[in-house]
Amino acid sequence: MSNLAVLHEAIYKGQIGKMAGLVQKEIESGTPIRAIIDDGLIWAMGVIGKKFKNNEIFIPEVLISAKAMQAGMKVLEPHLVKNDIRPFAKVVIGTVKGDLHDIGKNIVAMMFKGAGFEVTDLGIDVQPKKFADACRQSQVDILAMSSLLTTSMNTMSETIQMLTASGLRESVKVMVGGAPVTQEFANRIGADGYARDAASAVDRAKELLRKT
Ligand code: B1M
Repeated sequence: MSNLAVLHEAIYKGQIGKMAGLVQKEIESGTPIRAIIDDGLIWAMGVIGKKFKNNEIFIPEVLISAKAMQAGMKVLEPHLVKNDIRPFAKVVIGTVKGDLHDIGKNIVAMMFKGAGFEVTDLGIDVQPKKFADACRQSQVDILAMSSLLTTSMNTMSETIQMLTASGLRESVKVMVGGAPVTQEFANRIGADGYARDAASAVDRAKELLRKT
């Protein structure tokens, strides 16, 4: 088995404790940092994302694999600046105002990280202004909002209105998701994208960024 295949295997099996050692070995053997990230860690998380989408694996397996991936990324972090490796794009994510559900949002955030995005997680019960402030403070590519309650999903629309009023709407792609959210709802509130699960969220974000 090639070394990158060993990394893939460790991510599939969620071998969190082994990851740092395996990645370190890979660095020492001279594999370029970019290849370890793209062809090693991100590639394996892409496979996990597809399996999750096809119901071949479930939430606990995704979380464990994502943790293994992050353990590997930690070892690579000091090498990123040195090798001028930048994140694919920046995502700000949060669960909207009035909503405390974060399990799905955390999975979406992990899948984004797994796909090479830089993720700022604003947490739960996020006010529209906090989303807008985060977009103002740095160049954000995707603003991702999650809602699990029919009573909280309308605040997604408030956030979009606030982005428009602040002159930020054109500079960021807005994505929405969560169990009660639909494509029809996303269209109605003027979001750019909707995804029904975490793996599709990454695919949709990539599509949206390709169009810009
Ligand atoms: Co709550 N809850 N809950 N709850 N809870 C639901 C959502 C509910 C459907 C249960 C029910 O009545 N059958 C119902 C909502 C009804 C509605 O509005 N339609 C409900 C309710 C009513 C409530 C309370 C009001 C209950 C009460 O206090 N009376 C209360 C609200 C608190 C608040 O938020 N203000 C409440 C509280 C809680 C707990 C705190 C106990 C707990 C949350 C713990 C936590 O998240 N840390 C909880 C839980 C666990 C649930 C259920 C059981 C599970 C939700 C979950 O985590 N699913 C849920 C019932 C159910 O779904 N069976 C329920 C797993 C998760 C992986 O899926 O979040 O859908 P999900 O995420 C998916 C996709 O939706 C998508 O990708 C994820 C992964 O594939 N996705 C995105 C999510 N965000 C996305 C964003 C994207 C794209 C995709 O792009 C940006």
